[in-house]
Amino acid sequence: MADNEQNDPNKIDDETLKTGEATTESKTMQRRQFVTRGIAGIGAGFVGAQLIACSSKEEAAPAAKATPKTSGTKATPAHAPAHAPAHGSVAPGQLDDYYGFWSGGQSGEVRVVGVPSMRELKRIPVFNRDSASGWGRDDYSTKILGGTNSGDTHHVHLSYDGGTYDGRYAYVNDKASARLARLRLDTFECDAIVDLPNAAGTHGIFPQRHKTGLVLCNSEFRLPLPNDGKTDMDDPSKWGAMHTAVDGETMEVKWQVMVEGNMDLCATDYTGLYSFATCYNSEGALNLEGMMAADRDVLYAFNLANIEKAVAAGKTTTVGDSKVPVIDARGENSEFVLRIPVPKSPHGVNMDPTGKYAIVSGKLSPTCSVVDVSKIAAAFSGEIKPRDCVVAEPEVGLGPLHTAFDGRGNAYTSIFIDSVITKWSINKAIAAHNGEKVDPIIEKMDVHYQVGHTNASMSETKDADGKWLIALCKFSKDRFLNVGLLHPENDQLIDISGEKMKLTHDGPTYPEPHDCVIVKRDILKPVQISPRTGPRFDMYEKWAREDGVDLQKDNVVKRKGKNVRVYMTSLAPAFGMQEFKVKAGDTVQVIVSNQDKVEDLSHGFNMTGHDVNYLVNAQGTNSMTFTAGKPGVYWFYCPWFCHALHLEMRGRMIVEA
Ligand code: RUQ
Ligand code: CUA
Repeated sequence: MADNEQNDPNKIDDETLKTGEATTESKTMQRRQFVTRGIAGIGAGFVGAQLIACSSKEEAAPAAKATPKTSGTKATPAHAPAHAPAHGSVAPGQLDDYYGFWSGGQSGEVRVVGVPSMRELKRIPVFNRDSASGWGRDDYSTKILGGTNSGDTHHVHLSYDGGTYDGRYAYVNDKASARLARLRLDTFECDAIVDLPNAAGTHGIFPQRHKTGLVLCNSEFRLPLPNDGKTDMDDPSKWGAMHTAVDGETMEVKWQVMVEGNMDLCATDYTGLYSFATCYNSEGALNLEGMMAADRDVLYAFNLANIEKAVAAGKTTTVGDSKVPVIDARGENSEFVLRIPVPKSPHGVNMDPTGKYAIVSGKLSPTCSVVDVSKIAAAFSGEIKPRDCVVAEPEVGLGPLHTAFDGRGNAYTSIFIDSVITKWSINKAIAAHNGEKVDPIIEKMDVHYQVGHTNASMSETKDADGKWLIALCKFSKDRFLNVGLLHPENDQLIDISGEKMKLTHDGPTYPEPHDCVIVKRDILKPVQISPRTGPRFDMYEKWAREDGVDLQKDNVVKRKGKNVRVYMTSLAPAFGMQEFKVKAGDTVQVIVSNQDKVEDLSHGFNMTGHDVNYLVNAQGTNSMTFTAGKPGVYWFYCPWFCHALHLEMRGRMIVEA
């Protein structure tokens, strides 16, 4: 197929609309070639060759054993958009049943999406800078961001109590700068960010599920430890990666465990005994070929009780400048870490809602490994081999990445290369592994295209309810109007409440949400008026005390040398101050406290000519620091439509020579 033909979405749509096997086949073909081309483009001959063998029809023979075809289950045909059923639509004025928390990938943010309407409700800036709210530019957020301008959020998870969400916090990773952020779920704002020492590429994170507790964070990139430019620079065999525990309440880093391989995704069990990390580079290689060399890699199981005991007893060291206690668990299995062998380059690890099984997705193996968590203790004590913890390994398709659950014993695995969601039965997979003649594969459904994460309503809790599944597809290709070089991604909504999966919605997203969790709406208790608690308010209260000011009442200028703090109130449609004076070159902080007590009555503060813009919610306080420019008159104004006289809500900064 010529390239231009392959890229013409109309061409393939025509074929598909005629329906029938051949057309499904041809669409599948086209899709597969698309991926193959992409991967071959990496330029690594070995990888290209291997994945082409797995994904192109002509050369399917060598990989035949590994293809989903052996299961005898056919992929269901693609749903044409015109035939999309009304499931999932929520009428105007009606509310969604679920909050979805989406990571925002390279945007560095977190998004809140209503499910099943898939309406985007909010973007919460976290590691990024946001012109609308002033996040990343106001005084509190610049302090906790520590000078960074970007982030890469992959995984959002909520705090737990008793195996289900308690509605208090969400946690999200930053892969780029090895950080963990916390969002409060009463205000839907980020309130804390912590740097993880000796870590790089913080990827998988997961809070403890019996009660959060700890939030466990995986380093995906191995480093010399310490990474000080002197230690082991030329000897990567000595490098390691950190499994870091952060206290979800205080956001302090509690301890780190060092292992030899890299760590990708993370999960915790339901009892607080273990945390898990998949390792796709147990080889410790530095390049692609090397990372893919071994037929098996491992799932690390961390024994949290033994680790905490050793930390409490001070049987730890430190690495580099960090004071955080470290256990060096590189090399052999020990009381701290067990290595459970699983096929080639695993990616996701997900706990099923019963808490019995951790499902490890193969990525370069067409299998999922089912790890029986109840056997892990015996493996730690040496009564059984670590590999004996694996009680099933069903073939689910090419490139399995992540698994979600419906609470009815079924697993839904996202299959990247095949672009399908495979629904399979965990119990049947175990039975088949024990020699029974059963096929665990229930259904495969096409998704469009190259699905990364998948997640289902309440899937990461004991209350998984089996209503909705999201397939976060990395490519939308021909599904939407062409918008130039970068296409949207496609977050597809699938109804899993019935016998068959039903695709109900195509959701274009700005790149690149990696993962989402879907939370019953009654679990969250958002507030409408700023609670004036937490570290942001502590900062303002401290400043106000220093300056003898009542934030909620006073309109006053406080000067210390060249540093000027302007305390100002706002009450629709006016600021408490019409005019203030500063000198050119002064460092100015305008601290606005919003006196309005009406739900959603937000004001903001924009200082013209000074690149200053921020949001002040009802009863909130916010501020930004800037340098007063050249002498002259500068209007400041309220940028949020707050009142019929909103345009009149303005005042002047007089800058004197
Ligand atoms: S990862 S597509 Cu960053 Cu969650 Cu698997
Ligand atoms: Cu206040 Cu517009």
